[in-house]
Amino acid sequence: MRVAITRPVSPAIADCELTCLERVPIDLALAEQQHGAYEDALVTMGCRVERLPALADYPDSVFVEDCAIALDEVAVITRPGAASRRGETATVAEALAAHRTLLHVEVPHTLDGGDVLQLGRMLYVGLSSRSSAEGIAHLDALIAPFGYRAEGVEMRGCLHLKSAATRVGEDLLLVNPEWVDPGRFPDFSTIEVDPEEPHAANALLIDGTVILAAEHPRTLGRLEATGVRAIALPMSELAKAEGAVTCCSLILAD
Ligand code: CIR
Repeated sequence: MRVAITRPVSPAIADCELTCLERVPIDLALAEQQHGAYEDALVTMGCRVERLPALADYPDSVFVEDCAIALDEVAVITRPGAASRRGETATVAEALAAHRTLLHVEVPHTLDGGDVLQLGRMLYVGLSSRSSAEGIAHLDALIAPFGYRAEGVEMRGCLHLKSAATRVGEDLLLVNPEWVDPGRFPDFSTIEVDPEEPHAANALLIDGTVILAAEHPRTLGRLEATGVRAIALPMSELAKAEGAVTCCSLILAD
């Protein structure tokens, strides 16, 4: 049984952080509806959903992925790169403490979970505006005793590494080659997003099935043509807050 930790959409989401996108109006009711359908899909995929309390004063708090890295043996509570988001981690830590021993990214380091692409025992971490090289070296030292390594990856044009590359199969990644060099992951085959869908590289893989935002039908077609089983979910409103499908949950094998 997997556990999926989620958090309701903040009513203040219109005040979210934005790095690579222009601010446009977000339909809160539709965002909540899309988020609810996402949680329903997680249940359908075999997850037990643990909903954290809403944090109305934290516009980005629905994006729980950024607050932690959940490994099989241990969880790392991050220190988000955006100062406005640092108050989100305490309740994530409380929930994760029931499942894992906790480690913490310490001051002054910063690191966002959205930058962490775990491929086996290797954690590739985007050198983004949120995750510093020092933070990545600090993470490497934290997790080394558990048999993991962390390594920085150059990226450009997007918020987080997982905006640019995510795992969609045993040996398969979905990538936007404009934003990250696929050659950084030599042991993996890659599917490229459709060039008209630059934001499509964020997919959430759970037990052989991926969730992809329905706004990326061409990339969805590419996945299906390669034999990847995919569920398409409308995510238009959370995408306006620069979030995507991995950002809205922390998935734990329990
Ligand atoms: C932020 O800038 O922090 C939020 N507006 C979006 C975070 C998306 N999270 C993710 O990709 N893991």
